[in-house]
Amino acid sequence: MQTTVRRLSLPDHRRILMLSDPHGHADGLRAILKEAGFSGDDVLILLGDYLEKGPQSLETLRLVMELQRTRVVYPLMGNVDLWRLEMLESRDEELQREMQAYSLKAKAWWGGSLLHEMCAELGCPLTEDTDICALFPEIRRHFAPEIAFLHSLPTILETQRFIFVHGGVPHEDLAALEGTDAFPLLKFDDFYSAGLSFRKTVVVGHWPTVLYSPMNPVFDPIVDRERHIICLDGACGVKSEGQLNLLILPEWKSDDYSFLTWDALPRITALDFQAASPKEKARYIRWNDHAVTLLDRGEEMSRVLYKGAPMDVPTRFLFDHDGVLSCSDVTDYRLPVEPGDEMHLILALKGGCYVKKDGAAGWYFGRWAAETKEG
Ligand SMILES: [Mn+2]
Repeated sequence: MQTTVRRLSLPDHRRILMLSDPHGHADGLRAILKEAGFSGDDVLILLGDYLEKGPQSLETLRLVMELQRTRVVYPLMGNVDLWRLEMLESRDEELQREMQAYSLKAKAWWGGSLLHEMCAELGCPLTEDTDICALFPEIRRHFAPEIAFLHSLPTILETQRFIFVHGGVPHEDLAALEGTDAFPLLKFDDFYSAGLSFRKTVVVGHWPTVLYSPMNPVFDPIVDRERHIICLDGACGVKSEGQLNLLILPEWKSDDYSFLTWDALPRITALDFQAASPKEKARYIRWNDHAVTLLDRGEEMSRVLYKGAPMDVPTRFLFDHDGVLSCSDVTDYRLPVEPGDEMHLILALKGGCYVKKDGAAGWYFGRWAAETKEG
């Protein structure tokens, strides 16, 4: 697919809302928009990756389509959306069978997958025995509106002071990018680490902000006012402790950024005070750099060697990654906590809790109470 640039003047005196990577979380998207009081008076920019890594791919896609019909919403293409579009249109039977295998695995990991949900709607539940190649013409017929919608998504949205794109852009000469292969802009991995600066503010999703955390893991948006870059992806779905981030501007000229977050983690209330451990000494095992050596395997916590130094990690976070012992994302950072603080529970062990507080993950070793679910 070729890069397309949509140019737009954002209206004055309207809130500008931005969100990326809802990844099959229609309920989360609805919840965060409701919390923001999203209405027809606002402008919402969606930065792509509506599909996969969550249980509601089809529903999320349809929610975005409905939002675009009924509100002022500008949805962009994500790399996963483009992959799925190419899959839906491909006549390559090998690719179709690959998608079938992927969708069955994805359904087990994330509770859903686009192809799985499409087959279910057609009344032909996807199993290993499904003749997927025979089903594809019917899928293309039945889901023609969804396919047409995916086709319509632009790569880049340019406004008075913003450039919105799922992954990133190598420079601001958008006319030079128009017509080139869109994929490198959609899947611009690790964009914020590339050291680029811009005159307009480049707003991206795709690469979880937590992977940019220099010390303890933080999932909140990154707003870099010097280099004019905003990163939105809170790793919703990609990580169990991830979140949706909704960035809000009171109007497009304003620099007064605020944000809301959503995740499905249970809430707990701290009952004790806890002093933080030094942030600069915090260690953080992160995706893509997570090989460890086992020193002592315990029932709840295990001691491992990570980058040459010992570290205690939850035993259940250890897994085999292509024959290499690895650990899921975790830090040894102890959060600052006051009695009454609300925290999002990631893992409760007898010895302590791994939690998220104000977007930052870490440990809490005090007493706590479970919050009763509201409404
Ligand atoms: Mn992406």
